[in-house]
Amino acid sequence: MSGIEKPAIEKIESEKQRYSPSEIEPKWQTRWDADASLYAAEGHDSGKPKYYCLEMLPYPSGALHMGHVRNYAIGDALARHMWMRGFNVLHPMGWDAFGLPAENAALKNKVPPRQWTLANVAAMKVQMRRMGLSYDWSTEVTTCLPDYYRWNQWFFLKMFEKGLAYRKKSKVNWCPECQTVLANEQVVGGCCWRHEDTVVEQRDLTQWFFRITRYADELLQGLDKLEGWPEKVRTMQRNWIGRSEGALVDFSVAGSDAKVTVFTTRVDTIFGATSVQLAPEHAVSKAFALEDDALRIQIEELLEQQKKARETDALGAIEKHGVFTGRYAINPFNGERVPIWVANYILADYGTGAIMSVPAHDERDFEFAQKYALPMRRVIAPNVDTNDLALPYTGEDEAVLIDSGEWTGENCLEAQEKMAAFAKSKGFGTPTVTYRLKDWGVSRQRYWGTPIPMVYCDTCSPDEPLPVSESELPILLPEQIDITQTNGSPLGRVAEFVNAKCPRCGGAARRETDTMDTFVDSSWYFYRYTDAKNSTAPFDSDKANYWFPIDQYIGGVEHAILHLIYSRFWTKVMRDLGLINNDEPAERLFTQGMVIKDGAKMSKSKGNVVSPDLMIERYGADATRMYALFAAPPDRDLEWQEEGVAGISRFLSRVHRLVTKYAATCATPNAPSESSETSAGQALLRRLHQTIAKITHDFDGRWHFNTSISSIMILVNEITANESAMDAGEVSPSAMAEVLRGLTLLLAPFAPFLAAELWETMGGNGVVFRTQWPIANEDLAREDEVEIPVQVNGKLVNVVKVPAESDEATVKSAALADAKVIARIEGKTVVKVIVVPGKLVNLVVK
Ligand code: ANZ
Ligand code: ZN
Ligand code: ZN
Repeated sequence: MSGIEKPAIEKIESEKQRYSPSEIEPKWQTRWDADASLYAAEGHDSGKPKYYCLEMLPYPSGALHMGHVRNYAIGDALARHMWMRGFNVLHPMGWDAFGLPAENAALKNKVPPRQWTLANVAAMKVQMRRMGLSYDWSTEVTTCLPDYYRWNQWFFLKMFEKGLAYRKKSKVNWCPECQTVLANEQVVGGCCWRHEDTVVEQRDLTQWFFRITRYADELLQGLDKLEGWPEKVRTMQRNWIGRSEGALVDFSVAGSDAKVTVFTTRVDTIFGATSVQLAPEHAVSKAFALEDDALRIQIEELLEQQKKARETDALGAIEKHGVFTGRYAINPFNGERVPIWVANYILADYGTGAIMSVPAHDERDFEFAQKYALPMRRVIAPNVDTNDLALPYTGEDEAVLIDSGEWTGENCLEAQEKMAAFAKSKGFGTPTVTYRLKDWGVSRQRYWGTPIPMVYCDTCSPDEPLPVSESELPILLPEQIDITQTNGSPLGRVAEFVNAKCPRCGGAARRETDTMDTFVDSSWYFYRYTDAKNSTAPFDSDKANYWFPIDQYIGGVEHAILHLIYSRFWTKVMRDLGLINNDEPAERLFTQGMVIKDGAKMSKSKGNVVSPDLMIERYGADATRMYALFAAPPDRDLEWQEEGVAGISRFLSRVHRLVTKYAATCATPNAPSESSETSAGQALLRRLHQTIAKITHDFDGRWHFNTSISSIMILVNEITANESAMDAGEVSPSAMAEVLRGLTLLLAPFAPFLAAELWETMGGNGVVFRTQWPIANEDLAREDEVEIPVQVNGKLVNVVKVPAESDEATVKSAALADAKVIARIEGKTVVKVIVVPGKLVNLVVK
């Protein structure tokens, strides 16, 4: 650029002194963008240990929100830190780009979903770059593009081959708003996970499922080994899988050849069964209903009540109702006839949909029996003398069977095993395990998702769908489509899509018009990052095996069940297909807290959203990111306060002023280290090394980055306090250089733009994030003296200084020699002196 008048030299100097993120940050962003290798992962042969740092990929809604900023600030700090610790880091990013919002936006704005989505991706990428996030964009994954979703189709075919993908008619959750089926995991409190006020309905449809239940036991057991996952996530998954050990027992229906198989976890209580209870939808209930109109109407009513309760998730608290069918069942253990009832609290899709009711030993059965005056019979007693014989009695550990024929006197837990085995030997039952986990329903009657690669041929395979051949993949999603009609599956209206050739007979066939649940996309995207351009396989196994498992996965706890169970399942399927060696996707998982504003979760619907762009414009990306790390420990909720961002910005400007002021000194190459450093110099070095130790420890351990950042602030205060000493030449240049370089390196993971700028200003070699992370020198970090608060009767009187690591006697005499303390205890008797080593002295006086 020419023709611009040069301002006065002084002006340039003063400008240079001022911290101006709006100049520094874009300047560095341009440089970083120009260097494709800067954040690129190296190959297996890098010779460094690998570190896979992953943040959950966003849905491209069009703009980042503060929750993203927080998530990415954590991941970015970690990735930069690991680079500085000498690791080969993979730090990728992508887009979870299929899903309903694109269709809704298309309806509203008349823009095709693909165009809308890709425009949003572009806009959010600009924001991510502006934030200075260290992603390796060469591995970017966009799930709505055919080069990615073709592998969803490929996996689908593999799963179909293995019997892991199958079709069945089932009751499905239907969101009338989304006009689609939802997985169980997507129903929250009886409502759609995307529409909190829309009650999910039950419909009977033929749907595609993934047989996740085949892995139920492994998914459960694997949780014990995931020590790097938050306990709350593991507990949520355990409950979701819901494993129950018990027995199946057949009761025959008196006067017919029908039987009712019940599922019970307490077969030891079977002599106390006083009725059999069926779900309203149980086949035997239905059969009875056919014979008796009055009964049918009552059963239908019970079903209605159950559906209502299910919709509002109040099933546990349902007001229990039931109806006696007039029929009896025979208890195979004692030959007793017990009445058969139908009840609204028995679910058709858990266990067998039928139970034996034992009112004396089960809360719900007790409540039900009281209401309908059904008999109760005690068959379990505590193993110790007790007067507490109140019912229901639900103990089993220290309890024994009574009034139970030949089983009387047995311990409950042992009896459970023995009686189940006995039932099996007699052919009327078996030990069994039941899970709450259901197979994963993956069909969606929507357009913007991966087409399911199956066809229907009436000629050669009227009953069974046929897989398309692998060579035909990808089955492309048609781009020209009318999605303004909302009834039925949009793909069903595109003739060019629907009409296919039968892979078996070559005749005319119909394509499947359902698309896959978008959770399919996010179940394995992180494997694709290891080999994102592969056009012949989802990824190269060697590459995946080098990077996996993910060392650290970071995201929101809202994914504790859905995404994190599906991806664990997918990992096991891929392992069994021979594609990878690992059993679990991620070694460690971190779930960050929410960003809240004025006491409520930041969200569009609450109208309390703070735009990251605005914060960046006002205070810079460094201040915005650093505030997101500083304002709360990462696992806690964070209340966004703009004054806090302003405060961080002022802090960064102090750092900028200090380092710039002494930049020339810092550049002093390898100044000889002083053996006789002044006390100011020693104090500075001590604080620096304490700070290094603390932050290194934080990165290794609990990630309390808020306190990491406060320790940097304390270091900066120490430097400021010693400014006049530094100006007077009382601190050696080598100490100053070490402290200011150290400060800049410590800042690099949190405020990368400013760190890069200061590093350059002080003449640092190479790229700051690729510079070795400083190592704490314990000798330098050690305190010579420590300050010990002295209390008299629990009230603070003064603080005394003692040599570090003094023994109790030394601390005690220092406390008793202090003038203020002496004045306070004058005329009183010291009854006791309590010394908490290194922490405090308390004198108890009278
Ligand atoms: C008799 C019994 C006696 C039971 C007793 C419990 C205590 P979890 O542990 O959650 O798996 N049950 C079985 N199927 C059911 C269904 N479809 N709807 C409602 N309840 C059902 O619970 C298993 C217990 O829940 C089973 O053991 C059964 O009641 C009931 F002293 O059988 B139990
Ligand atoms: Zn919905
Ligand atoms: Zn055919």
